[in-house]
Amino acid sequence: MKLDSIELLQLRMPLVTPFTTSFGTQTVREPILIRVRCGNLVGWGECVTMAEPLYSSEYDDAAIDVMRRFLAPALLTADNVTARTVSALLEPFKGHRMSKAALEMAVLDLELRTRNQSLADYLGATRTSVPSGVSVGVQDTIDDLVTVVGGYLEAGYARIKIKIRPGWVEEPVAALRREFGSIPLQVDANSAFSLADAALLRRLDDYDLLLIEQPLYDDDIRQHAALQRMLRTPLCLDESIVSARAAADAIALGATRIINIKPGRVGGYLEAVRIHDLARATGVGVWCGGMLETGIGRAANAALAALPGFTLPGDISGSDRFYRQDVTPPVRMHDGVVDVHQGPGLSDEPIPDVLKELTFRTEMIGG
Ligand code: OSB
Ligand code: MG
Repeated sequence: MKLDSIELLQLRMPLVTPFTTSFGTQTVREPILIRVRCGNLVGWGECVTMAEPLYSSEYDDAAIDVMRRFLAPALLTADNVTARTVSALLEPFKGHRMSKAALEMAVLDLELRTRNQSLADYLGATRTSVPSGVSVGVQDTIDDLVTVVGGYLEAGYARIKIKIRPGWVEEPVAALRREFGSIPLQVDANSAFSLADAALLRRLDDYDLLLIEQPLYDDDIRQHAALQRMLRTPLCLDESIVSARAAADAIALGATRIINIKPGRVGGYLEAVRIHDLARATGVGVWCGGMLETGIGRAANAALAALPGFTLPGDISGSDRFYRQDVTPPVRMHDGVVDVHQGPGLSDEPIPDVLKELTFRTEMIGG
């Protein structure tokens, strides 16, 4: 198809509680939504960049700039754009995978709506609901952590992940084991440690964690392999895995026994499926990560997580874990699961009045 226009809408969405990781505290997310048009058909995508380049080098203003100046024009001038051709059309532009993923999502959504097909069906999902895990930020005190985690367990979440950072490692994990016994539990360091911390991280071997996520720097693939040789607990890479090629290298080096797949980080849902296929073929576990998505990316992630190689619960919580008001009808967690969107496209569409209320910036390209 030939696209008529690509619109960028930036929304301001306050978080229900501050979210603290090793790289900082977020109190609001300002997601960039993509609206593509072809005739009277519309497709929606979501860019998972954050305001600052702290999780990776990408960030909101850079995403808007690269989409406006380079990526969107490349798609608008192409004669035949489909989800399968987006990545090739954008390939000449280095990096900016989150922006590329967002545009591919919007084209895919439009295509699937035209065909009346769900993302789950298109990707080959084998489940109609997926286990729902929750990511818990660093808290001020151990008591606060126990209270917050207790609340999520009460609500029914199937797995707890806590953020760790220097000074917040063994004590929080020990407290949760003491308080809640053998709950499914894992930790995420967001690159906050170095190999010099190996002894500290090895102490976590006593707590039967599902995995330790991204303890070392993004491109420390060999160091992760070295660390894994010193640990019994499986390492899981997040930030390091930016493509199927990076995944193949990390697996070959023994740097990761489990992969956190985030479609935005790897350039889109199609690349995400390639990583899933590779992991499945090599016996590496897979789960779906999250980036505080709105209902658009959240529903799409649930569809991806319904593929057969997803062996562990994802960071796919209900919308209400982060937002009082989602831009789509909320994704709901019930009985420890999230149901997979069965309608056409990636997700429910944004609610027009809510979209209008939350949007503070728009850019129209073409059209
Ligand atoms: O490392 O998984 C991460 C949020 C923002 C950036 C990085 C990460 C996270 C999370 C939250 O852990 C996952 C979610 O959306 O529930
Ligand atoms: Mg992570």
